[in-house]
Formats: sequence, C-alpha cells, structure tokens
Amino acid sequence: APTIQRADYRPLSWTVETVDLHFRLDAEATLVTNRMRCVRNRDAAEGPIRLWGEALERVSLTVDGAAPTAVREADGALEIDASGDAVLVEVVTRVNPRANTTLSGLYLSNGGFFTQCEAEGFRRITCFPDRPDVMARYTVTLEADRAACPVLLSNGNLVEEGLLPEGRHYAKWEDPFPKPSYLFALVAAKLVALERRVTTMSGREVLLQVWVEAGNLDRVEHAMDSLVHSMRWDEESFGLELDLDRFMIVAVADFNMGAMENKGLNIFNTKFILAKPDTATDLDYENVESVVAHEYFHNWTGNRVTCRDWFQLTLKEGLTVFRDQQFSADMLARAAGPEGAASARAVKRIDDVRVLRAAQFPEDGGPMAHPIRPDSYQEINNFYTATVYEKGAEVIRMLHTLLGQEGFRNGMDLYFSYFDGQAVTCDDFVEVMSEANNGFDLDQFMRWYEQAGTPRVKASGVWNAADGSYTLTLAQSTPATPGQHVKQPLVIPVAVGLIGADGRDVALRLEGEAQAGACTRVLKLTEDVQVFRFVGVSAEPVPSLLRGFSAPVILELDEDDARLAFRMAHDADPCNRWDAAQRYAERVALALAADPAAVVPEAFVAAFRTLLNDGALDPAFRAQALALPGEAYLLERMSPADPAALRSALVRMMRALGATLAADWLEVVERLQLAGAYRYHPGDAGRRALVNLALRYLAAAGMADGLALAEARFADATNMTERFGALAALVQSTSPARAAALQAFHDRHRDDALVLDKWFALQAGAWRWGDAAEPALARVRVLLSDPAFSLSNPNKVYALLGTFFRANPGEFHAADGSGHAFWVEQVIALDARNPQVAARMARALENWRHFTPALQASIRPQLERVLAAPGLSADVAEIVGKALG
Ligand code: B3K
Ligand code: ZN
Repeated sequence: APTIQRADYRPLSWTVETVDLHFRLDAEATLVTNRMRCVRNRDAAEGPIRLWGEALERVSLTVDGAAPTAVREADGALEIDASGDAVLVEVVTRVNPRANTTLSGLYLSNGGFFTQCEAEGFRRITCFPDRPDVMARYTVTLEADRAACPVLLSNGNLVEEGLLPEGRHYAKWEDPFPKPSYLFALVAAKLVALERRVTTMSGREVLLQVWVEAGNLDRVEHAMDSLVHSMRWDEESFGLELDLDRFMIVAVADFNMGAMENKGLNIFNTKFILAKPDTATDLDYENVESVVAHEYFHNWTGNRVTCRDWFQLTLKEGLTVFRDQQFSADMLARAAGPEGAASARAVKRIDDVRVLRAAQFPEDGGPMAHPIRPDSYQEINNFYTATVYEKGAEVIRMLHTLLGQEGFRNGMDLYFSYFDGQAVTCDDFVEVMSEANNGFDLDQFMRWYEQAGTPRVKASGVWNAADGSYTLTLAQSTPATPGQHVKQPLVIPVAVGLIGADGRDVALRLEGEAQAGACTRVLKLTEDVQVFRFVGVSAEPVPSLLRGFSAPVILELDEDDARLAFRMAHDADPCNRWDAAQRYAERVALALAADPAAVVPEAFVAAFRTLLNDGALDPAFRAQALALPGEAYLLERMSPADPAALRSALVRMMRALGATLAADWLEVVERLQLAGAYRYHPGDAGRRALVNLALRYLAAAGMADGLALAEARFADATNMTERFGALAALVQSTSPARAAALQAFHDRHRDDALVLDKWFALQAGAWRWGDAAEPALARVRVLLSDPAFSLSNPNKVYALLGTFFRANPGEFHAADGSGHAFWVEQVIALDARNPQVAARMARALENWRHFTPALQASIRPQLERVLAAPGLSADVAEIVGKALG
C-alpha cells in the first residue's frame, strides 16, 4: 500500500454543504441514495470533485440530474469535472451488510444494522469526499422492515416517522450541526431504551437514551448514571453543554474497538455499557464510566472542533483521553470523600501510568514508533495507538502543568471561540494555548508532537555538607526511532521533592530565592543538561523525582535497594511510592531472570511486608503497590528479552511473596472482607482489589489456607469482582479445584457473552504453575472450537487470542515456536474477515528484535510467511512490513 504523508495535505477543490441520504435497508442488498450539494472550495486549487468509494456497487451517478460529462477513477477515487460554484451530485449505491465482516461501514450484528465510519468507513456506504475536513449538514431517511427493525436511529433530531406498505416503516433524522462523514451513524434494530430527562446548565431539557437488547435492560443504569455525571462534569469543568435535544447511546456486541462518538448517536461495544454486580467487575464499572465519559466529551473535543486530517488525530484523542482521566479522578475523589480523595486520585494516576508503560513505551521502542502526530502512514486504522491516545494525553497533561489549571481553561475557551465548527490542526491548538496565556512560549514544546521515542532523563544529586546545598543534575536524551535519528531536547516538567532522613519532605528553596516554598517543585528541563541547586538542605536528602509522573519519560536514577525501600515507606508522593516498589520489583525480577538459581532477597520481601501492613494506606493503593510490574513492561526493560526466564523469575517472586507473607495476606483477607450488598464505590473496590491480590499470592504459593479461602470465596461470592478474583487465584495455582471452578463459572454464565469473554481470557492468560500443567496453547486450541467462541466477534478474539498473544508472553513464546506458528495461522484467518482486528493481533510480534537470538530465529520466518500471504490487507502488511523492515 502507498504511504501517505502529512506534508502532502491539500484542501479539496470541492467540498460538500448538505447531504441527503436515503437508506432502503436490506440484509443483503441495501440501497443507498445520496444527494449532496457539492460546492467549490475557493481556498483550494482548481480541480475535479473527488469521491471515494470502497466495496460498493455503484447503481447510478448524476450531476445536476444528468449523466456527468467526465468521470475518471484515480487513486481509488472518482473524479468528476464540474463547472460553476455548486452542483447537486446524486449517487446510488448498493451494499451488502451481511457480507461485511470488516465491521467498518454498514454491517449486521444479531439481525440489526449498525455503522462504524471512523476513520474511512463512510466510503463503504456511499461515494463521498470522505475526509474529516469536509463538514456538511446531514438529513437521513431510514426505511426497514418494521418487525425486524422496530427502532430506526441516526444523528440529530427525529423529524418524521411513519408506516410503509409491506410491513415496512421509515424515520427521518436531521442533524443541525455540520459534521465530517466519520461521525455519521445509523442503527436499525430491535432494541429497547432506558431513558432519562435532564436539564442542562442553561436550562434546556434534554432526552438521554441508552439502547440495548431487551434482555440487557437490567444492566444499563450505570452507563446512564455515567452519562449524566459526564454532562455535569463538562458543564462545571469547562462550561461545555450538550448541544442537542437528544443524546443516544447504542450498545452492540460486534464492534472493533471500545466505542464511537458519532454525533448524538454514540455506538458502544456492549463491554463498555453493560454492568450489573453479578456480571461486571469493579474494573468493568470503572471502564464503563470512563468510556461513556470519553465519547461524551468528544462532542466538543472532536465533533464541534474536529481534525483537519487524520495525522491530527491526537488533537481530539489525546485531549479527550486527558479529559476522561481528569473526570475519572474527580469522580473517584468525590466518592472517596475528603479523607480519601488524594489517595483516590493517586490510584487513578497510577492506573494511567501503568497503561502508558505497558502499552506505549514498548510501542515507542519498536518499529511502529511514531510521534503523537505521525508524519506518515499506510493504513490510518493502525494509528489509533497508545502513542496517539495515551502519550497524547500526557502531552496535554504537561501543557496543563505548565500553564496551570486556569491558564489551561483559558486556552480551551479560546480554542472553542476560534475554532467551533471547524476542522483544525495540532498547531492551531498549541498556538491558541499560547495566545490565551500571554504568548507563553510553546515553540520548543511543539517537539512533543514531532519526535517519537521515550525520552530518558538521567538524574544525579550531590549534597554538600559544608554549605547545605543539594545539586541536582538532569540530563535528557531520546533514543533514535525509525526514520528519526537525531532528536532535539524537549521541554520536560520534572516535579521534584527532597525527603529528609526522618521521612518528611524538605521545604524547597532554589539558590537565589528569598525563602523556602512548597515541598514539591516543577523544574523545567529544556536543555540537554541542566543543573539545579537547592540551598538550606541541612542533611543529606533522598530525591523523589518525576512526582505524579510529571512527564512521559523514563527516569534513570541510581538508587540502591535501601533507598528504594526507604521511598516505598516514606515518599510523600503516592505515585513515586508506588514507583519505588515497581523499581525494586523490577530489579529483583531482572536479577532472578538472569540467574535460575537466584532467590528472592529477604530485604525485598520485608519492604513489601511493610507496605502491606501499613494500615494508614488506602487498600486500593496497597493493591497497586504490591502488584508486580506488568510482563510487557519488564520485557522491554530486559536485554535481550527472554520471556521464559522472566516468567520463571515472576513465578519465584509470587511464590516467595505468597509464602513468606502468608500470615499477613491472610490477615488482610480477614480484615478487609466486605459484607453486605455490592456497590460500585472506590473504597469498596480498593478492599476487594487487595483481597483478590492476597488470594493471588497465597494461591500462587500453594498455601493451603489461601486456596481454601479462594475456593470458599468463589463459591459464596455475591458479585463478579469477588467471584472472578477467586477464580483467577485458583486458575493461577496448582489447586486441584481449578478445573471444577472453571466449569462452574462457565455453567453459571453460559448465556452471557461478556462473562464468557472473561472465562476465555483467564485460560488464555494462565501461567504454568506445576510440571504437569497443560501449555496455554493447548488450551487455547481447544477453546477455539468452543461453541461460544467465534472469530467474527472482536471481543472473543481479543479475549482468547489477544490475551494469549499479548498478555501471556511466557507461554506464547514457547521455545519450540508453536506459539509463533499458531500466530501466523490466526492472523491470516482473521485478516480474511476483519483486517483491523487482524492487524491488532499482528502487532503482538512487532518487537521481536528485542528477543533472544533463538526466539528471533523462530519468529522471523513466521513474519515472512505472513507478509507473503496472498491477498494480505494493507493493515497487516504495514505492521508486518515495518516489523521486518
Ligand atoms: N474515535 C473512536 C475510535 C475509532 C477507531 C477507528 N479505527 C473511539 C474513540 O477514540 O473515542
Ligand atoms: Zn476518542
């Protein structure tokens, strides 16, 4: 596939003002009539009307009612010569929703019709200038069989509906706001809605609906609450109000990603809508809340102001992830109450950092490394990445840190006042932030949009007893990434604290300042190397750097074990306290991986014990701090990466921590067990998380009382968080109760697709605890033929294959290469149905060059086999091509 360059952006010669769409919905042959008023773009070079189309049967095409005089096909687009300033183009196309297994464009799910258009799915529905910089007003008429599809939805307001002959009916929708085609949506299905009427801040009454299949109506309350909370939060935090009379969410079981922010008609993966205590875990509840918020927030950051071209994707995604992170932190803090608020925020921040390190750091260190605003792509769907989303959110967070809460808000206000209703760029956003803050210099800051790779910040400190000064030297560098060999220094906000010997923070005073101020300061690192001198430091301090994870960098600081243990016990910044535990665990894991005979150091276990038994610490925080770092992150830190050696190290650590601290874990379970009805509440969730973690350690160590507890808890659980936590502990152990528990879980939830996804994932992710244990691959193969499994359902694929490929490296990278051969089989099978899903799975091997020579030798021919496969999609070809390139 050709590579598309950001620098090649040109406005279209013709754009679209209004679109009148008519759908005659039919499972195999849907007829789409598209009448659009095309207008000449005075700001662009002269040229033809360009319309993209894909997987369409074109039935007819007229311009101002007549056959067009000149039509050509060029680069996959239709080019039509037209004269004058405006013409009416009518295109009639026929599409086959049933045959559409890509889940992009118009497709069927459980008998209903659904669409997904971002990024380029609209061209699979009709011929159109399918780019985000073409914003038009849409009128949509849907016509379908009334019995099969009683509910007909599209964007905006319902303006007309009625009956038609032969058991059919129709509905007409009008969206008052101009929008790009990627925000178009329709739904025609048999659904029911939970409704709520709320009043917006300006006093308008709006109707909220969450549409699901009738059997799921008992699990939409939480999604609806989340929507109402999101609306309130955006009003209060940003002064942004819902701009429509009606806002709809629809849940669908077959969906490529999490959800989609179509104007007024968000379409969601059921996974991020449905929740009730018996089927959803605390994490599911949290995810529903944040994804509902994310899509809702897009209405302003994404829809009202959208992206000029797809290279600018982080303009809406990084910003909206930042907004949903802030929202979740506020919600958690509010629920936790004044005492627990700070810790609740920190736990949320730690979650976000964990995701960044597990998903984005490896991406930034591999063949797909790209700046948050990429310079080129072959397939845009491959660039909905952790870099664009999560690192993009970190970049916005740094802006927020540099400008302050008020400065950031002023910038947002100005952004909307300038660009409402427009399709703009990341430069526009950063410029407006600067303008709203007295010309705050953000020129160098723009490099965060331009450079790929995770920056390293190397820190060293020297305390001078004679003059009571502490000199901190910070040096930055960013490793080369594909196509980018030379890197310029970035603006890196480094939040710093100094901890005294008593464990308390020292009030900070930089040389030249009149008096000491706060205990945490944000230093601005802008050069390759910079020196900061603190004065009035009467005893040697322990530095605590990058507090709150103030920048998306890797901090390199020489700290011995004792220092890490000290910070684990005393760092006033919870993020850094967690990070100290992670660093200590990482050091132990890498040492154990390098030496099969090595044992877990006692001092490490003791440091864990201190944290575990610190009753002043919120259980949710302890659960975070006592969980070992993720395998994906650790593999990136290992050179060469050896998944089997790492797995053996982690098993030894789990066992040592479980056995040595058995009494402590048991006490935690006893103390923190909750009685009474389930409620989704951060305090309760934290307790459940720590109890589940305790069971994990106890079970891993094979402690009889721990296993008995897990079995009892599994049997008696009254909610999914406890039931699944206990089951996970049993599965990750040598317990003989393992198989029966899995079976019981399956039987109890056999009709529940989302719960079965958990059941698939748990088995695909299982480690091997005993010598006799079955390899995960053998189990995965069996589960592939389970009647509940389907390669056509993305959630199933992510649960079974995604977990095995991406979350079980110790098993996937088995030395005999069986996992790699299986990967080829599955990627090719998936690619024939759904290239986007296949490409996601393909990414599991992209960092193969970090592995041991033996694994590289096993993987390379498999990558080559995929690349040579006939009919390979552009999606997978780009991933595998870059991996081999
Ligand atoms: N904007 C969509 C993602 C679309 C992905 C297309 N491959 C969901 C979101 O980020 O909110
Ligand atoms: Zn988004």
